[in-house]
Formats: sequence, C-alpha cells, structure tokens
Amino acid sequence: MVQFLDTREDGFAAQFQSLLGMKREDSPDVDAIVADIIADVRARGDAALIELTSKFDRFDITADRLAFSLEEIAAEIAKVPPAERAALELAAERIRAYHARQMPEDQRWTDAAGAELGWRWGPVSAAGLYVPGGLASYPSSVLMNAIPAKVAGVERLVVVCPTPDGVVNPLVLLAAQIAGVDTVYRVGGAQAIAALAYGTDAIAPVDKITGPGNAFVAAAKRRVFGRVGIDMIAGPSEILVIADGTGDPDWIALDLLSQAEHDESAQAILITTDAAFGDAVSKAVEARLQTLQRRKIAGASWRDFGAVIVAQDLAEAATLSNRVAPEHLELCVADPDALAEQITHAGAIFLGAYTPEAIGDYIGGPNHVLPTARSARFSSGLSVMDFLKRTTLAKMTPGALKAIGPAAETLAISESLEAHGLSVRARLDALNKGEL
Ligand code: HSO
Ligand code: ZN
Repeated sequence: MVQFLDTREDGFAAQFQSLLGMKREDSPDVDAIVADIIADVRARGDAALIELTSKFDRFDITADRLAFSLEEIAAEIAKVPPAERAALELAAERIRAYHARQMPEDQRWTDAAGAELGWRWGPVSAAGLYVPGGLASYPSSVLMNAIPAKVAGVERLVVVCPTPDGVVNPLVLLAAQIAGVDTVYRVGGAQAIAALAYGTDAIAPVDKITGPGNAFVAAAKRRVFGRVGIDMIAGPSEILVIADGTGDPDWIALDLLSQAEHDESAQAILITTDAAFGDAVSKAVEARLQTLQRRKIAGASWRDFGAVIVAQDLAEAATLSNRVAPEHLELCVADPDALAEQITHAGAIFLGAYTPEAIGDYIGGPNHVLPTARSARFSSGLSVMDFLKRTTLAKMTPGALKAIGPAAETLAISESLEAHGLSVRARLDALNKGEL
C-alpha cells in the first residue's frame, strides 16, 4: 500500500519532512575504479578504450572502427519502421522550434559615463553526448540533448554509446542523424567520458559533456568537470500531481505510473484536495499495476516512495509542492493557469487534464532533461544556454576613461596593485596633457 498523508492530521509535518528527506538512491561508490579508468585512458588512449570495451561490453573493436561508419549507420537505420521514423522527426521538429526561442540576444549600449558596454553569446566549439546502452537507451533523450546543442550553434557534436555485445539500438542512431550529430562512437562507461574530456587519437576532445548514465558515468562526469563543462548529474525521475478531484482517477494513476516505471527509485506523489479522489487514484494505480509490463519496477517505486497527500485547499497543495520542488509537476485542476501562478519551484509544469507528462518526455517541445532531487529550487532543465557562453564587452572613450578611470586608480591603490593603477593613470595623464 502507498502511504496516505493528511495535512490536518497530527504528525503531518514530520511525515512530510521524512518524505522530503527520503534517500532514494544508494549509488555505489565507484569513484576509485573510475579514477583508474580515467588515468588509463589518459595514459594509453585508444588502446585502453579498446581493452575496456572488450572487458565491459564484451565487444572487440579496433581503433579505426570506434566510430560507426556511414554504411553501418545506414544499415541500422533501415531497420526502423516508418511510423517510428515519422514520430522521431515530428519530435525533433517540435523540440527544435521550442529551443530556437530560447536563444538569448546580444546586448550593447552606452551608459551615462560614455562607456560602451555589453555582452555577446557564443557556442562551445564541441560537445559530447553520452547515451546509455541497453534498457535505458532512449532515442528521445538523444534528441533532447543534441538539438539544443545544434540550435546553440555547436560546431562539432558527437555521441558516445556503449554497444554491449556489439548491439546498438537503431533508433538511437536515427535520432542522432535527425538531430545532426556528426559522429557516433561505440564506447561507453567512464572510459567514454575520459575520451571525450581528454581526447585519444580516434576521439578528439570536446568542451562540454551532457547526457545521463549509470554510477560510473556520473562519477566520471564529476571527475572531468573543470577540464570540460558538464550538464548535471540527473537522479531518478519524479512526478508530482496536484488534482482537485475534477479529473479521471485512472488518467492520474497512469501519469503517476509513467514516471514510477522508469526506476524503482523514481518517486510519484499525488496531492489532492479531495480525499475520495485520492482513494480512487490509489485504487486505479493498484488495478493498473496488475497488468503493466513494468509492474515490478513501477510497483516498487510506488510502494516505497509514492504518496497520496490530502490538502485542505489548492494554496496549501502549491506550498507543499514548492517544498518538494519536483522534476515534473502536473496541475490537473479546473484552472491550472491560476494554480501555476503559485508554483515557484518545479522543473517542468504540465497544465490541465489533457497534458500528461509523457507529452513532455517526447513531443511537446520543452526539454525532458530536468532537475531532480529537489534541485529545481536552484536549477533548470537542459536548454540552449547549456551550450552557450557569454563574453562581456567594454569600450572606453577618452571621456569615459576620464569620468570613471580615477575611481579605478583609487581602488587599485587600495588593493596595493600598482601596475593596475598606473595602467589607468598613464592614459589619464596623456589625456590631461592633451597628447591624445
Ligand atoms: N521522464 C524521463 C525522460 C524519458 N521518459 C525518456 C521517457 N523517455 C526524464 O525524467
Ligand atoms: Zn519519462
């Protein structure tokens, strides 16, 4: 049975606190192993990649075949049924259009002192996208990572993806092609992250690494951060639904299960103002769990980390949701826009009964790489900004330097940085003498 909480009951605050504090992931400590793998790839390059791929993926490869050839890609892609290709293409188009709107504008202006100031945005030169192999190898995630990079203008975009026993998901290759990925390498794990960060003969280094992965990949991303940029370390998926009782309990049950089925450590929470509706949803979840293919995973997530919370009103529901700061938030209420105004912390909001979260996972347009584990309090989902850098601009005229230079000189002297002060003073003296 899932846990039921009621904000009016004694002990609610403590129960809610323990729900918030639940440790859902016990990530194995693989850091020492990962450190060795990275050192090995740095020292021996492709030879290490080849050995580790044989050991971990049971796949023997040579350096010249680390990248998929165009012929191999074409042969794999030919296996994809037309309906799946069309769906991926529609998704790509919608994700591209959404992310194009995120492109920020450069700015340049002259301020009151006559100084010309501004900033300019530019893409990172090269990005590498990690795509997990096996079960969690989602073509939709290839689109979600690669398209913002392309929209941002990243010149070289590569994918690394393990191919256990040499097997690749053709949809991953098709998604990479549709998104405009330049090269797909059949390596995975910490060794792939090391190759992207430090480069080998076969794999040129990149500047930014994004994409989900297992504990080894996460540890490797943490370790190479600083050498390259990384996106985030994503945790298991989460959904919180606020419902006022006007919807169909079965729809809500499926929405909760849609994230619960990702992972036994996923978390699905319903907050409702209608206790009877909460009961009905929980019954619907149990009924669906009888037949769902991934009932073992979804059932464990629901039982261990799920919750139904009865709130007094929607304002209270919003307050609780803001404390959770969920990755995905569905507002299944009569006036979702009004309720959305009260939401301050959530990775993505889905408004109204006809917007199941799965729309956002695949086809809506917004990104599905979102902050988990309450990090929506301080961070956002993947966007074009993750592949852009901002460079500031400043241009002084003689008048501007005369106006603000002396204060710079004063501050330089106060910091005992003589050359700083003199670099300003030399120019001011020349200007004052009328040399310039
Ligand atoms: N809901 C996941 C993303 C995903 N769903 C991929 C289906 N495929 C992110 O939280
Ligand atoms: Zn999902």
